[in-house]
Amino acid sequence: MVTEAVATPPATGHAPGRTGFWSWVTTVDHKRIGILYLITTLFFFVSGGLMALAMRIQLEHSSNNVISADSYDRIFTMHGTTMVFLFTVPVMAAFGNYVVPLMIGARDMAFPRLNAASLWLLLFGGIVMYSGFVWGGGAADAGWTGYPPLSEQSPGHGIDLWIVGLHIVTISSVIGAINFICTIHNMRAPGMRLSRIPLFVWTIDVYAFMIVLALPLLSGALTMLLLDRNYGTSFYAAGHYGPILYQHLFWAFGHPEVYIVALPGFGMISEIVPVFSRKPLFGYRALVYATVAIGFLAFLVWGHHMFAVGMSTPLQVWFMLTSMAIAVPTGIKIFNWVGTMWMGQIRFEPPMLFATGFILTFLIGGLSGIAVATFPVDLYVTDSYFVVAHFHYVMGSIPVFAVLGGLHYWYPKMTGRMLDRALGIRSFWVLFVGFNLTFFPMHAMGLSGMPRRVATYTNTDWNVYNQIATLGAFVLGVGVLMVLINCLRSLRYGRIAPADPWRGNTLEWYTSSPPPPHNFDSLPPIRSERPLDDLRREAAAARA
Ligand code: HEM
Ligand SMILES: [Cu+2]
Repeated sequence: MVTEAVATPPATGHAPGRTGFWSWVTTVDHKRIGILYLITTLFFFVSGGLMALAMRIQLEHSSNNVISADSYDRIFTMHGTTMVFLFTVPVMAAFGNYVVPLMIGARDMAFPRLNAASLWLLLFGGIVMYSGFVWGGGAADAGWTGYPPLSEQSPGHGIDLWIVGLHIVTISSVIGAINFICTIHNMRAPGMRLSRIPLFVWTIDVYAFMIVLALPLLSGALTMLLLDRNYGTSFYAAGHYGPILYQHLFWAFGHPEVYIVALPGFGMISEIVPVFSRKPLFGYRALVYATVAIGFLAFLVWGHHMFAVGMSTPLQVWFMLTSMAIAVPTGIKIFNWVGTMWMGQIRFEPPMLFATGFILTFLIGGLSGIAVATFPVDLYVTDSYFVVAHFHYVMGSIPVFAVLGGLHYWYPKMTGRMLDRALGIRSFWVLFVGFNLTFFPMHAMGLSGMPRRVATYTNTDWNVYNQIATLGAFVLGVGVLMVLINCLRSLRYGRIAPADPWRGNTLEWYTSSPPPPHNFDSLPPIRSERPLDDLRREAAAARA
């Protein structure tokens, strides 16, 4: 159902801007950079997904022998690294780039050239990491966490390329983050106070601060690893708590990373749910405070990844309690989304279906999170498939449901075409079934003792769970393919999108789809966090 907003000006015919291949390569327009970011990150998503399928084929039944143990190590390492660093974190920058300047009524990002640099550094860093597959003696194989002593002793240059690639990707993320911070804090339209910026902008702001604070820890840790491997230093020498030092540095970065990924996903949900429930967001302020609280608490909990290394009980208790404290602001978010839907006129358009699917799957991941944050439970399930189930329900539901939901929501704005609605709904159900088939049985595998990061297993009791998971992974793959086909086909055959196909609340729906190079001809007065809704009300009042 498509309804033109009463108060939106008609999409004016603008000169389309420069076209052609070279104009895209040299672009500094945030919208084009956003689209290129999206293409780059979706490409890495497909690549990480193909590696996941390869692993699932190998694990389909016990004592299978399709992939050698060595290759399996490289594949799960590069799968995890790709999904986290090359897809989920930068895809948020893709949407942030496209949407944030529009949402705050700005003409572009604060530093357009720096923005282009972030994009190309991301691609370059990814290529450096992947180059280990073709030279250097094999890609990195010490897990996405790269723990020493394994990562110190791994032969060849796969790990070195992985480190250098991650450094480049980190530079890309940090300069991108600085750009977001400067844009959000300096470039807002008149009237757009901080207390009126859309929730997605808030989450990108906190995401950016967290990137600036957390990623240097990773760079430091990895630089010492590179020095140990190549220049004879001994930061992480075994026997002197070296490997444990690495784990602390890694997870002091690594847990904030989870929320770096999660917060903008929450932001997308907070944009979609009110629009498709035809109600204002329930508790805007509470959601803002919850976002900031999560950003802060995320830096206090890293030890929950290390319960098994031998930690004193008071420390274990501290990390358990801080981890559980994060459940409070996260619970506030879920409560407020449900509160927004409550008694609303819900329209289950594809973006709303994805948002609902996200809330359900993320809730399951949150619940198993409480379980593994309880250290006696964690000691029982650590390094088992239960953990793999948990983090895919958290880290996997964000890209699959929140990001693809955001894609369905903003695609009309980005391309000027609507996605096929029926195909969108069908692809949601395929993804939802596939996701749960893949990851739910992993809880059972883990509880019955199947360790993670193994290329094969002999216990035939685990066969049935693994077969369901492998089937699910293929269903999930089909779902992703359906989304991609929808995106490509609609570029050409999709219905022309109006400026405001969903009756949105935020400024990006005030300009044409796609927006002109300068974004806005004029801006409406901004008196709340929902300027377009205000316009509609005023128009209705004037008519009455
Ligand atoms: C699209 C479907 C996906 C499937 C079928 C899948 C499957 C798998 C499998 C089989 C493993 C290896 C488990 C092991 O041997 O221990 C794994 C590991 C992992 N996955 Fe996924 N995955 C998917 C999506 C994702 C997404 C979207 C993310 C994250 C943002 C992600 C992040 C990770 C990480 C961090 C690891 C750990 C790698 C390591 O142990 O070093 N995965 N996944
Ligand atoms: Cu954590």
